[in-house]
Amino acid sequence: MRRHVATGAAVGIGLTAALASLAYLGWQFADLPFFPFDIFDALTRALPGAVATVAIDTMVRAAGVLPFGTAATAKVFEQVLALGLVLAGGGICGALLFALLAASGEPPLFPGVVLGATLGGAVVALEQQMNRLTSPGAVSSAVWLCTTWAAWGAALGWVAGRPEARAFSHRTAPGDGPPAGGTRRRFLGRLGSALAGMTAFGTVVGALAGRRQSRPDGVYWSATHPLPNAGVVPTPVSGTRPELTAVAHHYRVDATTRPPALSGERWRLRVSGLVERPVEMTLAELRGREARHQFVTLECISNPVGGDLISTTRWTGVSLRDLLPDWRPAASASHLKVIAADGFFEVVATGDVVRDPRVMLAYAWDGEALPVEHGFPLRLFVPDRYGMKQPKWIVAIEAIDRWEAGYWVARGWDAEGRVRPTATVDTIAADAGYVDAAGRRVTPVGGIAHAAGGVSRVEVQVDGREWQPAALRPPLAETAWVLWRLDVPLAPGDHTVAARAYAADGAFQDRAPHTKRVRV
Ligand SMILES: Nc1nc2c(c(=O)[nH]1)N[C@H]1C(S)=C(S)[C@@H](COP(=O)(O)O)O[C@H]1N2
Ligand SMILES: [Mo]
Repeated sequence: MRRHVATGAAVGIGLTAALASLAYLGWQFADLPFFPFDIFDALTRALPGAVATVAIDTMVRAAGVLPFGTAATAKVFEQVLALGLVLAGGGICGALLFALLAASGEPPLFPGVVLGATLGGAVVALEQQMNRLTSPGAVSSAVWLCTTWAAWGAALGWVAGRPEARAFSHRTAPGDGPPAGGTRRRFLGRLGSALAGMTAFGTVVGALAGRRQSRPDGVYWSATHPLPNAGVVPTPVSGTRPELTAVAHHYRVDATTRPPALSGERWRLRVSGLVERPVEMTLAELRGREARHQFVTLECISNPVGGDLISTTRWTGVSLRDLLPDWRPAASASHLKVIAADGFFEVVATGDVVRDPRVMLAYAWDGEALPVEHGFPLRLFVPDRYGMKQPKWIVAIEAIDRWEAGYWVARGWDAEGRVRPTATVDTIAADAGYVDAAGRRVTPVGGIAHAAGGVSRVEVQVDGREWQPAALRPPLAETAWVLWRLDVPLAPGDHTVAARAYAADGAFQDRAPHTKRVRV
């Protein structure tokens, strides 16, 4: 009997893997919901803020150990976890259904279908709640989910009812004992191979199709234009990260496992609330307004000092201040609630928008439409704030008469999200050492520094001695990080170099300085 339930769990896992690969195909080819990630997202959203925060910090720390970049690694962790949870759920269903058969002796095809259809219905409700039934259409998505899940349940029930799958004797069916071990093993082996084949097929075809559909790299603005600070001194030390991050390498952090896929044609920015003229703007209308270009360094509040959850590119969009008069906000409209397709939202003070033309709705990065993962078609830029204050995938703006805690603020994160000064040692270029005018052997050291309001000073410390000011490279913009360098005398041997930053508003780095070790 125990062996029978274990068989049920294994069959459940196998069938669920096949179902997930089918869903993956549906996602890649027809934009249908991919339930494994969506179930996981619903769970994380329901989680208390403190638990989510601990999970993120753990993931960022664990991912930092691996060499693939924190954001990418954390996303893969998350996706593997999501799939693992769904497979575990499938295993439990399989075990239950097999146990049911053993207890009742009834062929469980019908209970299997009922189980599958019920779970399918629950998934539809969850997808609906997560706002993920929108593409390609709520009805077709719902039908797809219910049908595939019912088929999964039917398959599970059918296998459970097969005499060859049984590993128990049922007392109500004396002649119907367990099959010889060989028959059973052959049957389960064939079933396992079939399911593994289906899963592999779905995964490989889906992945290849997905790659085919991904947007080819366009001609980025930076490919044909020099940067505004090209040629200025000091030049970056070789090994310092690029001053402009390639869009493909821009860090990425989402509250969800897969980004919402919004159609550029059907998408509208819905403006409502305390405005005299509620409007719906198309992407073309936004692109037709006077464009604002701004070099922006975006940083995640979860970025550890010296981490890679920070990137810089050239944002293009419309100053939110230019749009406000069209909407005629009421005098009481003290705040704008910016709402995203994935349920994320943030609130900005209308006063800040009016005062600061840099607050913008951005539709392009480095001259190309925003990539799906980075918020297509529209995202918000608010200077001096961490990424958590800047929604991607904006679908609506609601004028309201009070401040409201945003998505992460409601989960216990810093309400202001103002970027704290930090400096990173990117490189100690031991192989670029040279003998300076004073005849000393010096080694160039360089990196980045970032702070709300701009960086005014970076200091470098070698082997715990006094802090010395580094040379700052004029940044791409006051909203971008600063590259710094200092050529320091380093005798042959082991050395530790630390760096710390000061903001233009006088704030100094209150977090432990980033350090790097080198052997010269
Ligand atoms: N809609 C939406 N916007 C979002 C998020 C999100 O999960 N959903 N994450 C925020 C966080 S925490 C960060 S750090 C930035 C990251 O933007 P990027 O992924 O384009 O680098 O997006 C912000 N905007
Ligand atoms: Mo973030």
